[in-house]
Amino acid sequence: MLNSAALLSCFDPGLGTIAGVVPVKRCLSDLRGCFADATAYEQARAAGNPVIYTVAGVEPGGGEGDLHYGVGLIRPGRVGAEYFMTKGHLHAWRAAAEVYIGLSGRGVMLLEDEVTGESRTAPLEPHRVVYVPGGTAHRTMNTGDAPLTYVGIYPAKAGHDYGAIARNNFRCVVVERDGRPVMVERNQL
Ligand code: S6P
Ligand code: ZN
Repeated sequence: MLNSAALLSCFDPGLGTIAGVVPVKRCLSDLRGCFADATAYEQARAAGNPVIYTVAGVEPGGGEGDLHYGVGLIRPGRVGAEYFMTKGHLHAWRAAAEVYIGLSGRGVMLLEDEVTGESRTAPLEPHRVVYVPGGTAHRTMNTGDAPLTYVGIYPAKAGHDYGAIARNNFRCVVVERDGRPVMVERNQL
């Protein structure tokens, strides 16, 4: 029998929190290797180790048909021209898709097909739903001036594979050019 906390949660779309859930915090030091501009990253690290994003996860069960979800908050900011971002991952169970729903702020998701390497971006903001197909590496960036918050809903058995990203990274990065987010090849930055 599910307890009531598993059936119902109360989130704050502005703060990116869920009542009673302790969020995971990711700091700049956790993002070593994610930014293409290594010099800008080291300069930013020398200046401090701010929290870049938090994720409050709800994981009611691990059964075949169960769902997990999390509310994320990414702070605004950049390392060089690259926006503050999540580490990014594939799902360990590659077939697992995910739905992201923008709550507040303005952001972009970088989606990369693991097999073809095809990359694309999708806006993540209020009134937008981004469907992340299975087999797709996904990373989220805050491209605005305020915190970006969102909900991500995924199969309980999806799991996270951060290893593939740590080894190969994403082919593309999203940078600020003339005040707008632009996707460019990592090796052409
Ligand atoms: C989980 C889902 C999100 C991310 C969150 C942080 O499948 O995609 O809850 O965990 O956006 O990103 P990351 O890459 O650090 O897990
Ligand atoms: Zn995911």
